Amino acid sequence: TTLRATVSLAHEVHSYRNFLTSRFHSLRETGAPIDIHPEVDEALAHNKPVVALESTIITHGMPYPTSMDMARSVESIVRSTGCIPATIGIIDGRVKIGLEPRHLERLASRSANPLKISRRDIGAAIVARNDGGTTCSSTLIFAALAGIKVFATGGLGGVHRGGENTMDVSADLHELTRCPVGLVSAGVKSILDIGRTLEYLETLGVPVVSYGEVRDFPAFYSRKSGHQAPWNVTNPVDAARILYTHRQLGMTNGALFAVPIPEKYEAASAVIQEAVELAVRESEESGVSKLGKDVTPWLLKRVGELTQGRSLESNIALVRNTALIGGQIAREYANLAE
Ligand code: PSU
Ligand code: MN
Repeated sequence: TTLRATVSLAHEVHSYRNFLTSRFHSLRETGAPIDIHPEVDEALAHNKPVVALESTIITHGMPYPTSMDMARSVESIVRSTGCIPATIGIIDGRVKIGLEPRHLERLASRSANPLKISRRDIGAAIVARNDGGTTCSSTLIFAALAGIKVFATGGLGGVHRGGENTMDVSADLHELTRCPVGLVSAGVKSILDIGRTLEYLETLGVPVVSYGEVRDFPAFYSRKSGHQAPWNVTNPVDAARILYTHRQLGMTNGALFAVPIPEKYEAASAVIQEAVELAVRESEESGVSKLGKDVTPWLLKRVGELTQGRSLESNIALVRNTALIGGQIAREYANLAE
């Protein structure tokens, strides 16, 4: 029996190796410029939960070195929930699903001038061998490609203020219609038109689910936006069941889970809100609001300056919180999908 056990173990190890290499090879066969971190690949092969994390928040959303500390601490929070973190980004023209520490550092320090990469930028940036921080839209694409079901971040893009005229609507929204991934965020920032963002998500058929005790759709720095989310869940099991139900029904869209910022940081929200209003006015008066992809990074930076870093502190707290909830949802999903 010992022999048989040994043979069967050897067989298992062998077929498992084949499985891993074939997964990897199917992407490599086409010469796809993508590298899956071995730890992430192994987790996916074994149905262990993985949480995707974006990198535009690192390259364009926060100043260095705070961005680096945030990236590291968010990864360790994901680990504390029993999940493997997969921070996604582009290094020297290759998509990385799970970034090595030195690559995280390279993106955060901006040593190779990383670009902000949305869906439209992916092919061209790879051909030009750029570094890139992936936004929610491109992170959704790569998470879906790798078979990752949950993605945690701070703020999703949306319809900008005045978007009914400028047509500045983030590609993040549309991406949620074609990637079967649960995106866990703290809502959308009040630099955006939150009402129109929710209207547009309804048009696209993207489920919006507030997470926790309140039905309100959260507004990033504050727990309530004054707009209601159409759905609410109070625990990770129900959130995971929504994603699982989509899968059972062959639906290929994602879902937005909106987790309010922890209560203790809400005190700062009124001050930050004033800064947001001022920053938006400045962007309109100076013409920055017409700069396309540079608008969001500019506003984030300006609000940080105007609040002397208080907005940054809140931002970090809420990302850590979405990583925690995201990890819990991913774990429950892995249980369902067993
Ligand atoms: N909102 C934030 N922080 C961020 C972003 C948005 O509070 O870092 C980033 C995210 O990567 C998001 C992107 O996907 O900005 C949206 O950019 P745009 O509005 O240009 O679509
Ligand atoms: Mn835009």
